[in-house]
Amino acid sequence: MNDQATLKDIAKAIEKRDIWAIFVHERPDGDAIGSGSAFYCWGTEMGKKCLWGGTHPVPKVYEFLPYVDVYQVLERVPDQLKGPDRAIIVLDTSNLSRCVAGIEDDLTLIVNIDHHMDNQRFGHLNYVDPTSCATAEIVWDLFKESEHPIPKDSLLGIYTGIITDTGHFTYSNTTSKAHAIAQDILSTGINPEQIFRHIYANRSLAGLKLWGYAFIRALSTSNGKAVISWLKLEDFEKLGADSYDSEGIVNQLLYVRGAAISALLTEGEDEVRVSFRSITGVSVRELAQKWDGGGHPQAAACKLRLPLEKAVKTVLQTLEEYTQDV
Ligand SMILES: [Mn+2]
Repeated sequence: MNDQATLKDIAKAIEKRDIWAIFVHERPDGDAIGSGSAFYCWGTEMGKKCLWGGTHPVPKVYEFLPYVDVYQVLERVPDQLKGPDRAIIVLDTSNLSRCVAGIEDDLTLIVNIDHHMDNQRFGHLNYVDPTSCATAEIVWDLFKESEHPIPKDSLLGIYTGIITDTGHFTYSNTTSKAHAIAQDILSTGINPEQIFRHIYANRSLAGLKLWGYAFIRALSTSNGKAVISWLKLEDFEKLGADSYDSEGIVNQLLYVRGAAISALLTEGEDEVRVSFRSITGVSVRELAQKWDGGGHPQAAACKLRLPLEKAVKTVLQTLEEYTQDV
């Protein structure tokens, strides 16, 4: 347990099981949903009885992916699936507190496939590769290792995971391999413009206005190296926007000239969520870890149990110091 398994080991182990329960992390992103959809396609094609889900619903922009209609919002692992014939597959999830409850009680087979550097290796079989641009890249590699054909259905999910986690091939995790997989996928006739329009050109007017609120409030540290902004709970209510409408704002804040770090604070019912982004060479993971969060060097998040105004002050002050040496 806890060592790195090979993808062959994982393929062999799950091919023996008849029931696959596939779980993704809370507030799932394109990589979580894309990887999950691809995995579900693969299992179904193989004749497995598959179930997939997570703690939060699928964001609207990913509803075009195969099998999203059978994705389940779950608090706990469903009982009816218990048994020796089951494999639990957890995708893109660094630790089990970010997933449906009850996975750790499973004594049969937990497979952990992820690319987060701080992954807790909670599985019986773990494959954690921080050099992969997305979990979808690892799922692709797994498909290639197995003797089963890759179902065409699953290509949409793999492509979606790769483009969303690399910011359409613009972030520091963009590799030649990411492009090579995209090339393989596009050569099968998948239409990149159509996928782009589903994911990025699919915004509500309320969502656009929400971005406006965040942009108009943006502030930078005195040295200009960090840019932060925030959204209030009442912004969402006033506009009729939902939390997914704020997706992407923090990346835009990093496009300010001279910025090395960006942060977006989003007020919730009893906490403030903070997302960080940074340019290569500057890590925000340690910053998020200060407040018990985590993530990647260039994209991390945490939660602050403070009133919004205080949280903004705290983060801004911390960034003033943190960016001294940047
Ligand atoms: Mn990911």
